[in-house]
Amino acid sequence: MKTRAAVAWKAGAPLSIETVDLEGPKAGEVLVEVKATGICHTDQFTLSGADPEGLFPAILGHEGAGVVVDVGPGVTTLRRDDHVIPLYTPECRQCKFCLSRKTNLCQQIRSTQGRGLMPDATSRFSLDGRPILHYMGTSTFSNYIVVPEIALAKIRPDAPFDKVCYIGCGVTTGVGAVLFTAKVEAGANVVVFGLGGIGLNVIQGAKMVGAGKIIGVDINPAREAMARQFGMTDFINPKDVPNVVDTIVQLTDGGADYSFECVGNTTLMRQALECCHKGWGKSVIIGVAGAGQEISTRPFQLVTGREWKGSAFGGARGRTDVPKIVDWYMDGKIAIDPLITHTLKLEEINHGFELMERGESIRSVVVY
Ligand code: NAD
Ligand code: DAO
Ligand code: ZN
Repeated sequence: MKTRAAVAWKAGAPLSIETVDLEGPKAGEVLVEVKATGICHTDQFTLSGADPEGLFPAILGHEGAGVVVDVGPGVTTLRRDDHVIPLYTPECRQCKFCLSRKTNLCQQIRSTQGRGLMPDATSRFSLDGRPILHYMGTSTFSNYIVVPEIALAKIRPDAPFDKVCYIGCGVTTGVGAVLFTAKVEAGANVVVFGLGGIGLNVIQGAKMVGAGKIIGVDINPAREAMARQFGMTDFINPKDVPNVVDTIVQLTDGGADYSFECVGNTTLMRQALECCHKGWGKSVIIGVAGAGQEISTRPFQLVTGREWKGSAFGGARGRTDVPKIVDWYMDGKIAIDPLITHTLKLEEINHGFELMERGESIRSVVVY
């Protein structure tokens, strides 16, 4: 079949709207009509060429929601008309990683997904006979996609696609990092570096668990109002204080119980660790740093009880946890609507990237 898609032909160039060929689902695969997709900082990171794993030509996008159109042989858990969210972190429930119960990083299809291919090591997308690669196993900048069954979360049918697509990455990454990775407890003091599409969701996760102080750090003063609406109690603009770490330590009577780096900046990662409380403070890295970058601190920071952790997709097990997060949204426990600042057509997708680069959007959503 044919599908409209925004193709990334090479790093650093705008996406190009094309009609591409899409092969149908093979064994264990599902054809999905994508109804809406968010544009995340990670798509921009890959398109810019800074992503060491970025491959071209490819169809980017990893924050979608849609409807099952057809299933391949052997698919048992999904059928036509089911509503789904594609998962860039699948959940096979059978591999060593899934069975360990210690991680959400299912490895069942990791090697082919990382090469932009389906599990049989081929691509379903092509144009004029030339293969176009998948991206993060999802490629939601295409109106129709083929995805392995283990990389689809079935969600309730009354959830609006143009809002819950955001649960495919940003919401789950932020809220999940608080609940599943850090396991923040009520009353704990939390610091969030970067108040964008991820950081604001960390803030609402912290509010949800009843955190004490929720301190936001951002160089964009326009982020303060929205962050306060989501539960931030204190705002620090690093440009206004002589030393961010000292300011946080003073505000929290010795340091944060938990901190989250939501920018991808290694200097901030160090500050996020060092503003944590001696003896127990835990710092979670969410931001993805550029190729070749490294983090550093004095080892004594760890010897004296601070912990450094990372979080991918909020530590969420997609097929199990994503439907629950959709329920939280539908039950009013978390908010999404105010974070979707722009709704665009596929033809306007490059404008969505510009809005993000200029810091003018939280999330732009493309509706097909
Ligand atoms: P975003 O662009 O929406 O937000 C980043 C925010 O950081 C902005 O508000 C910006 O003003 C602020 N900022 C930039 N430099 C700063 C500085 N020096 N000090 C303080 N604030 C600063 O990006 P996003 O969509 O929220 O993504 C954030 C990061 O998370 C990216 O690196 C992205 O790739 C990563 N990410 C990780 C995962 C994961 O699973 N670990 C998932 C999605 C995204
Ligand atoms: O299992 O080795 C692996 C890789 C898992 C990929 C997790 C990616 C999370 C961070 C990238 C940002 C996602 C938008
Ligand atoms: Zn697995």
